Amino acid sequence: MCTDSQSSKLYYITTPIFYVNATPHIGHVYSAVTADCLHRYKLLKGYDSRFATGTDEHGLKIQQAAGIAGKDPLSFCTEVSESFKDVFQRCGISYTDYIRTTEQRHRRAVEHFWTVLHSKGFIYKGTYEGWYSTPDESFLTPTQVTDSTDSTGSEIKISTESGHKVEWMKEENYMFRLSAFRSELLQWFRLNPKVIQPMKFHHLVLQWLEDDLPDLSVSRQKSRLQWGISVPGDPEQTIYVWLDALVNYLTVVSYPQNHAQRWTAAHHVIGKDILKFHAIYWPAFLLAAGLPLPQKIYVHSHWTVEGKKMSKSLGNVVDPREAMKKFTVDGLRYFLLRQGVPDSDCDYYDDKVIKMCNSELADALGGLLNRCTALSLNPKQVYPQFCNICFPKESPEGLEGKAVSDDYRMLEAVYALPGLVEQHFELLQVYKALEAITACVRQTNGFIQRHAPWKLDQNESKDKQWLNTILHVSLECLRIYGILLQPVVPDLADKILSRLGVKTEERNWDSLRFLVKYEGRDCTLEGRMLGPNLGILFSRLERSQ
Ligand code: ME8
Repeated sequence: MCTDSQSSKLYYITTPIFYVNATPHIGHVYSAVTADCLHRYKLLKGYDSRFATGTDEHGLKIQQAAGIAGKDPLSFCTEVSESFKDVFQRCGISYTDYIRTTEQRHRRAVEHFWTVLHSKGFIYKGTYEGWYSTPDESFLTPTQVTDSTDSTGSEIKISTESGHKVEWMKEENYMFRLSAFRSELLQWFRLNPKVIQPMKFHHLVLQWLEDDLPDLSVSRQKSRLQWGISVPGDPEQTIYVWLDALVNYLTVVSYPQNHAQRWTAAHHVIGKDILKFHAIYWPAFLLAAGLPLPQKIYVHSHWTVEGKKMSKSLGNVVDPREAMKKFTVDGLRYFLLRQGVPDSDCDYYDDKVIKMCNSELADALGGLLNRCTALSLNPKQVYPQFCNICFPKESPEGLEGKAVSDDYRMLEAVYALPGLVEQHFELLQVYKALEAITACVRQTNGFIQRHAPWKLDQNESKDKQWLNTILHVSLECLRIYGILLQPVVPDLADKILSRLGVKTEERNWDSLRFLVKYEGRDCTLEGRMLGPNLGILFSRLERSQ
């Protein structure tokens, strides 16, 4: 049993589970890296965090894809699911659970969930007649459909939102009383305006909920869909793939046995394409089942490539394995999180990755590390002493002090940085956190540049004191940047912290107290040997021809 204080430290973060009809691309990796960043951040803050990702393997779309590939569905799913796992592992995605919807534990959870909804009277037998998009596995109302032509010039109907072809279907199946939850959902979102981040998507959901919310078909006839979980008690019907898929979030936390506490800490990361399923269907299912609603739904926009939507037919799908080879794991992670603005679509192209990594990781951060650990300035390779006379707390322009007002401004920025990073992480504005860190790195480089420690005479005691103080302050800044960067670029951050001689147990959020010597307190690092020189922090990337 967890006590209250323990349960308040529980955290649970998920990515969407990905369809196995396509191989992993940078869009999938972006969702996974975003969730990974939040998971690592919570661990540093002392949370007991779980992080789930995995694959969505049932449904008509997968059934058809396996058929086209000429494979039996399960082997087909296993192959693609393994490739997602492989890419995620290479990319440092530190998930604690990898869920496949074809697993037994998931089938049991879905069957139980269905039985609960049914026994509470929220599922009834009816006839669904309307549009269905197999690529989106989604039912659409007439207003969500528009005319178009296919590649042969034939007239077709497509989904206005996704552009995918839709088909008319009429079937007897099971319906979920979605309409019964409209006002409750509206009320929940109005009372909890921060549940969906960024705000733009909160407004969009409110707008959707202003319209009618028809009941939702939650099963398909077996004759059409075999690849899925059968409706308990009715082998002629297969459960709708989205109901099946959404329950994965519960399966991971051992629903229906031991899910209660962990479930109250649920946070979902999703792309904007699946907002309706997560912000309307999922909360409605949970309300019907009598379960708590998620804490947060973090929504991000999409990556385009050189201005175009990524698609197999355009042949512009970015393979994350190739990208990691070109830019390294940390390079790719840094770029995605630094450049990915959840509110709007972002464009990916090689030159942009190269420029950003070179200027911010290789030059700014790598340069800073080189400067403040240089053998020529720090021959003993220790964390040098800070001198309060050179850098007095009061009177920036004091007689004895060497520090100038820009230096004090830098200190202020670094003191404020952890709070700022935390605030941005909590709102999924990782790019803003990285912007703030980069601005501070720039200030610290400016600090070193301004005082040119290489010009000081190491045999002259006052100069030596000031030199040591400059190094101490710079190393302190770098220690803070290293700790804060761990969730984003874990290997690179480890290189920084190891070079600085910072022990593993000194790398959590509580260790972010900056420059305690300045406050007149003891610094446990002072006099400690730096770690070994592990070489270049981040090698400059070259443009491939
Ligand atoms: O929708 N940019 O799976 P899916 C950024 N199985 N992110 C992208 C992206 C892009 N261009 N393309 C895809 C499904 N994504 C369901 C989910 S959850 C219970 C079931 C990411 O394979 C983004 O997170 O189509 C998007 O929501 C997800 O992949 C869709 O993956």
